[in-house]
Amino acid sequence: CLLHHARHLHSKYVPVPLSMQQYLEFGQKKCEKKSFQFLNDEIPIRLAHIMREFEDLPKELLTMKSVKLVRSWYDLSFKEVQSFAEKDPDDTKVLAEFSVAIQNILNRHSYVVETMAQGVIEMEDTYGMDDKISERIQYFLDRFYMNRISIRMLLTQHAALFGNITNHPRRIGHIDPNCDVIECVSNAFKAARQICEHYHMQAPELDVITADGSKLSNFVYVPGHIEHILFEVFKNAMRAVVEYHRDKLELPKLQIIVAKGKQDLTIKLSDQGGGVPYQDQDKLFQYMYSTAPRPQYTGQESPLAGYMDIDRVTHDNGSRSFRAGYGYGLPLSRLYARYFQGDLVVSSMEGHGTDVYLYLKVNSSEANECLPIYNTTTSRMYEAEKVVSDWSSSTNWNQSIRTYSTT
Ligand code: W6P
Repeated sequence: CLLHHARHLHSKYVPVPLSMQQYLEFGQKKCEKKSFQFLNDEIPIRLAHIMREFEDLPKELLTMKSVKLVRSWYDLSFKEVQSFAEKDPDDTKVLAEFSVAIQNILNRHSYVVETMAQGVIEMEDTYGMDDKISERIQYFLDRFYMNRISIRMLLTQHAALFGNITNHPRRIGHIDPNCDVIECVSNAFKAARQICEHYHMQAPELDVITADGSKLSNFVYVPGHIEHILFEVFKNAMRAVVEYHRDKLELPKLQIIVAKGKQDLTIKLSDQGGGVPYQDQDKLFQYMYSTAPRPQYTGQESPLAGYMDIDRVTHDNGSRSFRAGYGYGLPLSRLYARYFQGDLVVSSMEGHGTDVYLYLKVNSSEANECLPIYNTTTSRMYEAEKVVSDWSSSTNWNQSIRTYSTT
């Protein structure tokens, strides 16, 4: 079929990662024709790469109706962007149609994360889950959601720059050339505290320390990404503190330290919420390992339960709402951090508390998009048997009854 052929053609082209600096320069030029032309090539390429990767997923997952639905959205959006390939970039009518198409695509893909999560649940309910499948799905979802973040960055930048959305005065699309990190901290804290107070009737206070406040200026970043990440980690920290100090009158404060060096702008959040055992720290970033109740639950459990159960949605008109989530908050936050070559690292002390480090690139020319590309190595990742450890591990003893080999 033609669509299939077109997609395979596109996955032979490599996506072009942009740096934060390029996004900024692109946005400052404000040339709609240039943006149109770039997106016209780039969006189909990025879509094609991830659509190709879908094909390597286990059949058990691909046959789930939610997964089919997600794929149908990608097919449709691919076709829609493709239809602009031959159109005249000098025709203002074409540019206007393109903006409408972009908005349609953004809307169509609003619930991709939830729908894919639902697909994973459907598969788990039908076939069960094992370590090998969960590892493959983890690998795929990290790449799939990173791809989605990157496509939405391109699309929302175009929409913000050339649409009729009124923008923040300082911002170039969603990028703030003078991003106020302390303001991001404060916004995320207030949003998380609201939720925490709503469900727990109390929330810890916050102390903010800046190594040298005057140095924090001239930082180019997407404030929305920082706020999204911090909102997630604040919720987790608050829940830990509230639950660990359940019957106490006073809660130990949360602490934020912000430091800006030559390479990194680092934001550390410390809580005294009792910490996470070392063995469980990796699980915080696993999609298939959520202690959160499933979203269709009807019980009275706290929506902060699990390591994340509520997701803040920023609607296109700028308003915000909350919806039930799937415990994907931390893995997604780490993707947002890694998207521009940063990272999100948890370092915990069981019996005391947890530190979370958010690393961001100071230099906008080094903040390059991190894009998954599909190649032969990728397909091998899906074929490979689970790697068998060649280190003895006493933790396995807990999981299986020990047997003596008689052969
Ligand atoms: C915890 C577990 C956690 C995850 C992420 C951020 C903070 C915290 N605190 O106890």
